[in-house]
Amino acid sequence: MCLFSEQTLVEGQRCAVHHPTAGLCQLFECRDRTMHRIPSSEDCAQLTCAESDRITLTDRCCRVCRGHDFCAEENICADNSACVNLDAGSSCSCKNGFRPLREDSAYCEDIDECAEGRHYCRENTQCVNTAGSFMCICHTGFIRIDDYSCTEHDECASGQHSCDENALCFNTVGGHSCSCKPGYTGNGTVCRALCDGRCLNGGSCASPNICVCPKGFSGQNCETGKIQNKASVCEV
Ligand SMILES: [Ca+2]
Repeated sequence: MCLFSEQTLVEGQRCAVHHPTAGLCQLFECRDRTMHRIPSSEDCAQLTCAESDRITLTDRCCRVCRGHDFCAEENICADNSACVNLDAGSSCSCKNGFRPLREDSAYCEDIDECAEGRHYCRENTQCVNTAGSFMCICHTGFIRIDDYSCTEHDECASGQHSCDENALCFNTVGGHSCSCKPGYTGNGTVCRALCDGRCLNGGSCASPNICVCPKGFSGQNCETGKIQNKASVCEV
């Protein structure tokens, strides 16, 4: 570590001292706890952005345009770490499911969710740690319900369920549940077509929500037939 202009710099960190009036800049680097002056060798790239969009950086003499992609020029983020572009530099951030091994998050290790109890594995499963995540595997002979739970029986598949023929069956832990299909209403054990009992003038409810009207009648519920009928009678 070095102390420089009331700043604490870590090994390898650079500091640029800009002289605004003369347009000069001198670069220093922290090495072996001492600040070393670095001869200015870098030729600055021509900037194409407007003067107001040029940013002066604290660790280099060359200015950059606003929106500069620092991650593209030097990626110091290593294992399981991703570079995050900032206004005046970049930083590292551990990927999901990983934690930093170092303060700058350039190196990250997998979190063992199973060992640390940070998992959501539920009924009849065993937690298995993976890189960046974890899995809940079913105990032998059990059937998967979702990513986090398993069950002994699948009543939906074996036909041992109480769902209406117009319902969807969902296998659950220790049982199953029923839900009426779109166009049907009810509790799942009994489902009725939405038009059931609504079709007028002798129309019949064809599943799930269409009334089939007798000749001369029309409308969603066969309700407009009579007027047409009268009109046709008048025409005759
Ligand atoms: Ca993990």
